[in-house]
Amino acid sequence: MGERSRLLFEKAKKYIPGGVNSPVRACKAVDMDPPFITEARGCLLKDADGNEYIDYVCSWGPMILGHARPEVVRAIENSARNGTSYGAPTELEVEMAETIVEMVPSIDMVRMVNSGTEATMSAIRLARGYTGREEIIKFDGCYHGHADSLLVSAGSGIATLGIPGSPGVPPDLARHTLSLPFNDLDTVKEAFQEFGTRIAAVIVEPIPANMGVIIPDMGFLRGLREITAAHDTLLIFDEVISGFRVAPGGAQELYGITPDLTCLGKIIGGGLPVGAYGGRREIMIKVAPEGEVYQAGTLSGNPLAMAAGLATLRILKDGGIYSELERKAVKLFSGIKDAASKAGVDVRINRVASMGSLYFTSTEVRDFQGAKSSDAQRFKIYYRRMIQEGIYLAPSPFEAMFVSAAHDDEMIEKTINAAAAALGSL
Ligand code: KE4
Repeated sequence: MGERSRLLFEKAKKYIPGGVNSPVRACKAVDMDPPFITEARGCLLKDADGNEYIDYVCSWGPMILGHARPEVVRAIENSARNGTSYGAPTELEVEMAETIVEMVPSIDMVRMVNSGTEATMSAIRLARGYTGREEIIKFDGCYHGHADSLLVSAGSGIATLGIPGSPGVPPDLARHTLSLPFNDLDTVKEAFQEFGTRIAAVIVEPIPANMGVIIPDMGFLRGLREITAAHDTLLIFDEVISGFRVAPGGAQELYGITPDLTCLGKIIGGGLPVGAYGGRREIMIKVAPEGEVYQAGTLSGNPLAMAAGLATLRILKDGGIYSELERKAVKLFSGIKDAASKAGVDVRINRVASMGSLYFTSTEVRDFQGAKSSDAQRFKIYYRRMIQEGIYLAPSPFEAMFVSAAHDDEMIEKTINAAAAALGSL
């Protein structure tokens, strides 16, 4: 890494835990110091030492239109001239809510918050408040932000409810969350036989993207929908990543499944801090001040974030952009796959629309066990060569690559050539 980034990292570590404001950015999984980014435009990032990269992190998903998209920057500038936050209702929030309701099939009403974590934390509380039940089911390898009830690891088998996934999560709370293998409907059925009438909600990333990208088996999501409906349990789709990414209406549009609640984030803020949760009216009216389930936020729905998010959703809404995103993603991932076979390197690529991930393994990856069995050492070598070639990937084998509207064919071809060099060096 360049000297300026190195010096900045040394200084950052004096004042910020690990030198970063979110752990994955510290690049620990690839034994590297992170480049400090100074600017971004389109699909390109520039670091403090002037190095340029083609960006496939896209701020972990939000930048589906690319960085510094003129319509988004203009919307932020125009909004900022009228002040940055009022702590009072605004027309922008009404337009945002109306747009989400129009775009996401299952949402009748929506509440804006400031992060994906707030969205899922609030949805869980709402599900417990609405059903009067306490147990939650999540899936191994799915990440829903860092709320205590969701920082829970799988116990050993069904009978053992969740164990804390982090120090500071009280075991008494963790035991109310059961973490099960994704794509395993039989285990879900067993859990409902054991705990059915106590389960408030099943929360799932319909297309997991925090253990790399995992493709839901045909029937898995529909099975979750049927089992939860049969037990009056709420089905919560955490679409913080997949929302507006895989289709205008997210995974629920792509797969035709209607959850009871949906959590949103990332793209919805156009790069500013925004999250949201929404769903059926009869559930959402339980949220304060209309109902008694309390949730609040100083900056929720603030005009700057609404302006950036609306400028983004207005471009995504008619759906025209998705066929081009699909074409580019197919070009990218098939190019990398061909490069791997030419280099004689065993890889599996899971892709849905414009997000995908590369696993160094010779077997299909359809759950967390499969993702964990891929070769992390090979990923590290691959990652380090790719960044040397000017390709900026997520520094973890358990994240996704995102293609944006700003990635053009030339950049994709450059990426494929870099992958050929990196794979050839393994
Ligand atoms: P935030 O609180 O980070 O805005 O959102 C939490 C969250 C919720 N649900 C899903 C499906 C998510 O992927 C996330 C956050 N994603 C991670 C990366 N996959 C954010 C990156 C980071 O933690 O720095």
